[in-house]
Amino acid sequence: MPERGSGMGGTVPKPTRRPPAALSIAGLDPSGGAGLLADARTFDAVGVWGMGVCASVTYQSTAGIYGRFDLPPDVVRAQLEALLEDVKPGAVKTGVIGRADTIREVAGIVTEHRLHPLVADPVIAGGEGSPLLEENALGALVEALLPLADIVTPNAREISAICGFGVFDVEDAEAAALRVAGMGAGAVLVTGLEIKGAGYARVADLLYIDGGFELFERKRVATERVHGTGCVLSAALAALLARGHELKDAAREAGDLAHSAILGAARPGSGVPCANPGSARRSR
Ligand code: PXL
Repeated sequence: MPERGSGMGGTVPKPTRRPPAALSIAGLDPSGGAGLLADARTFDAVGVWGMGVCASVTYQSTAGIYGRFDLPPDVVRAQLEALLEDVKPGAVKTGVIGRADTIREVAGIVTEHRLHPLVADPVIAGGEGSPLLEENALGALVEALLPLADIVTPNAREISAICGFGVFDVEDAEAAALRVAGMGAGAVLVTGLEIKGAGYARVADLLYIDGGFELFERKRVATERVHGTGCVLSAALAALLARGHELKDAAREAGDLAHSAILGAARPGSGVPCANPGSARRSR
């Protein structure tokens, strides 16, 4: 008699352990550099079962973005309801949801199903500036989704668009983070700020939480744009929260993982390098 799980003809042991699970509601970038696929690789790197609901299909490669189809509210609701009937994720992140009505639908489902902790990554455009949202969608994101988020993770360009003033340094970012917290977000992590005046190039993430600020500074490692870094950071944050980490520790650690993913960036195509969250795990 072959032993259980011993190969051909053996029976597979019944898995009984329910893994921590995280859900991404975001866009599909077929290159794998950003969006749902980058989120799935990040969840895996953090040791969390990854799940994904597609809100937008982009037509892109590592060389550029050529177009996009934003899914309507009923299609995103159908995906979410089918999944949530079965599994309750330990944390949720949102990325590209291109349509205002779909953003409102997602916000409704977050409330109905009490989907928390919620990390909202307010992606507005691809790295080279191609819009990833309809024109009225940013308003819906600010009004409907941002107030439900336990933490929002804008970069300087995104928080500038949300607040309506330019964010160029840590002082600007502090004012902007306060503004975004005033819009209802539980905490705010402004990512990828350039730190001036250091002897060598440094970047920092600024966290606003519980009425105070924390600055996580790191040495700048990238010489060119690395695609998907923001997705990796917000997905890592959701995954760490699904594993039960405190928000402040999760924010710092997610930034560390994004930093490693830049250091270990891969170039799967002819275009930009892509953040590679698995590289940190493999080199451990
Ligand atoms: O990196 C931001 C981003 C997020 N999600 C999707 C994207 C991009 C950038 O191109 O395509 C689907």
